[in-house]
Amino acid sequence: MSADTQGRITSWHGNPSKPTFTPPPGAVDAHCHVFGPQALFPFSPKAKYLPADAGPDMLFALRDHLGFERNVIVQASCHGTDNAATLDAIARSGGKARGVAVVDPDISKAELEKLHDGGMRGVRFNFLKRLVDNAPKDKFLEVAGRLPARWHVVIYFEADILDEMRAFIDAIPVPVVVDHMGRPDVSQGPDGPEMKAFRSLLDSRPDIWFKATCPDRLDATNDPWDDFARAVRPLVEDYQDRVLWGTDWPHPNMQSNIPDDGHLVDMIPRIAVTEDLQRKMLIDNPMRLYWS
Ligand code: 0GY
Repeated sequence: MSADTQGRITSWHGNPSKPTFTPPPGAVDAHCHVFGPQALFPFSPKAKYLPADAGPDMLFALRDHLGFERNVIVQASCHGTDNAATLDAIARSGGKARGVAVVDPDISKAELEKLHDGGMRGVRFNFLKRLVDNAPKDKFLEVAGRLPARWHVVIYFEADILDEMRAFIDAIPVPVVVDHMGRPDVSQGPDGPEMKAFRSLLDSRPDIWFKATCPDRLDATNDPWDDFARAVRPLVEDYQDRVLWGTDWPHPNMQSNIPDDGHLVDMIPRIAVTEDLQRKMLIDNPMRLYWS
């Protein structure tokens, strides 16, 4: 990590390598963020971390460097419920980005439709206590009940609260995408209790999707993240029509072991081992969810 004189964190690799793996034409990075630029889009007073600027120009340069064609930009918690920075990035993408918003639970149907016009296709409910002050499940369900047509809910939680999340997830009336597989302990392996619990969630509804993302956050063995590859590959194979992949750039609030994004891309053929699986994870699935 490095921080500038105002304490703003740089959580991304300054010179990511060119991946060895070449993504197929049309590949989507379905989980990434933008920060600011702060002069135009100030961070929320409730932000739990203060990043340096990582705006759309940087994101799109990385997209091209890594060999992707499209991005799904997820509103980062440091911007609170003001989606202006994410909407600006989508508008600058020339149709190559869609977004996931974070909203005030009292948002109206008309405001949600405006977000749809700006390229949003989902809303994110974040349950990580280190990132948000409160996560009112009843209010979230009300929001989920008035989303524009074909939207989905993205949820972010850690494995230790999966059990208590089950009833809430059951009640969500639209498709659900789980960030980073609900952060299982990948050192337990593919048949460990946390992966088993997550599979049981996936088996409970055919419209629960997941992101096979963030070896850097989930695997304490570090790059090349062998535990992650071993635990996640069977999940991608068994649920191949509901898996998404993304870089998580600019890796919000990563304070150590900042990943080389080229190495993250090189994880793709280790968890999606055939061209067919790669096409589903990188193109067919995200296109169905975000561009159809
Ligand atoms: C992520 C992870 C994190 C942060 C955020 O919105 C956010 O600030 O998502 C995190 O700190 O785990 O993958 O997006």
